[in-house]
Amino acid sequence: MSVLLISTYMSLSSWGSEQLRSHLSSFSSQAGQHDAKLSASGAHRVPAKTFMDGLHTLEDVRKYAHVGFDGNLYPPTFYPAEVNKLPRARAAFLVLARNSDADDLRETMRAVEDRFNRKFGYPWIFLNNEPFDDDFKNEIKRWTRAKVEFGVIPKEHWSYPDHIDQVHAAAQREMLEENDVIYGGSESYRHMCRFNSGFFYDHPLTQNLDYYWRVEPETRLYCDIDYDPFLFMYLNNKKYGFTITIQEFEETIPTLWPKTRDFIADHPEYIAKDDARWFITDDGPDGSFDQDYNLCHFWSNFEIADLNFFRGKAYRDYFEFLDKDGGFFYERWGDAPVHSIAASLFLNRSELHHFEDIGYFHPGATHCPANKRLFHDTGKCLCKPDESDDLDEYLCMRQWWRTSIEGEPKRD
Ligand SMILES: Nc1nc2c(ncn2[C@@H]2O[C@H](COP(=O)(O)OP(=O)(O)OP(=O)(O)O)[C@@H](O)[C@H]2O)c(=O)[nH]1
Ligand SMILES: [Mg+2]
Repeated sequence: MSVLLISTYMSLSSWGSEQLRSHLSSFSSQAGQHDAKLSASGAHRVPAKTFMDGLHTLEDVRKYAHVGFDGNLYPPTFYPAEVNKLPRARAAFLVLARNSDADDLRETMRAVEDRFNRKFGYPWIFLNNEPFDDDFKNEIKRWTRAKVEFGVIPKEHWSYPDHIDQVHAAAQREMLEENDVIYGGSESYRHMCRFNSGFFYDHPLTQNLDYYWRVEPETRLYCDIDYDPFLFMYLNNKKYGFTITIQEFEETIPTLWPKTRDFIADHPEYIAKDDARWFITDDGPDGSFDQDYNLCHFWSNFEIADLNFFRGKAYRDYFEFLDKDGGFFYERWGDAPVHSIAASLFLNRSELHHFEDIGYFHPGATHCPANKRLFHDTGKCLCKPDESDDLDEYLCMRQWWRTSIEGEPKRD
């Protein structure tokens, strides 16, 4: 029985723009990657075209049946990502991880695959400050049928810049540790936050991407995702997407906001026309920046975002300014408040997006879609609406809803 090749792809002309072509790569290259994996596994595939065009009768099923590993007849198998012929964005999952994180990535990755990626087949990129060992690589490859790449972070993106006084940095770590500040005494955590603030978008493995979806160990997805969030970002001109908002530990960023105010004073031209300052300050949508930072930030362990925002001049200048100051090492500035302040100031409100429909968990907080009729009565989600921490005082959804164009979601 011959295996036909996928021969047709959705015509891009129906999307009607050259711009789309520059943002989206056709599925062909990724389909090729799946082909290689599926052939290697010896599975019998029926071409996507056949499924799309109709393989309706039981006779059809018999025609494409094959003898399986145990000698029985098996109906045609198919991989949903292959049948789904929509164009793909130039996008990937991006995971910063240590070799010791493999176990905590297993269920995380399977949730991403089962809820979303088996229907879309986006590649995974893993980055580490030291080489991944074979055990890690082999484990990871067991949990996805999509392409996987492993990269090492260049030394200059995970080390002290020359201007940092390392003796002072060590004394500051000790002080934060004595004060029981979470990760206050950790050197590696600081390199991690600095990398996630300023360098992931310049790594060679992310150079050909427009969008990334950040995934962290121990996280979970609770709802089926039946559309492509990267294409959603593209269609709506969104630049930064998140699921959970929360308050930062004040002791980790005592001077981040004053420094940011200095930066804004030097660069008022970077503030967007319709920025989201009301999310991060409490003095109204047109308030000045005299008021304190309210510590609200998008929790960056989940992000779906446009890499070109980070690669733009405003963000690069902001990161460089912060990096020169030294607060990543002398304090313990997290990438979450840095991303969030930048996105809230340099982007328009309309360019930010809360993925209300993506049920998500990172140790410490859960977001579950609020609308029972749309997300729960339909059989899409494992979580229950009342398990969501959205209304918790420590979270910042109220600050987001008052700021956003969409406002608070309807509960029923
Ligand atoms: N390669 C590498 N990755 C790291 C290192 N430290 C943290 N990471 C990764 O960076 C991300 C954030 O680290 P986490 O330890 O999850 O930090 P967190 O989310 O603030 O804190 P918890 O999840 O509550 O522990 C995760 O994807 C980690 O796997 C490190 O030293 N090396
Ligand atoms: Mg984490």
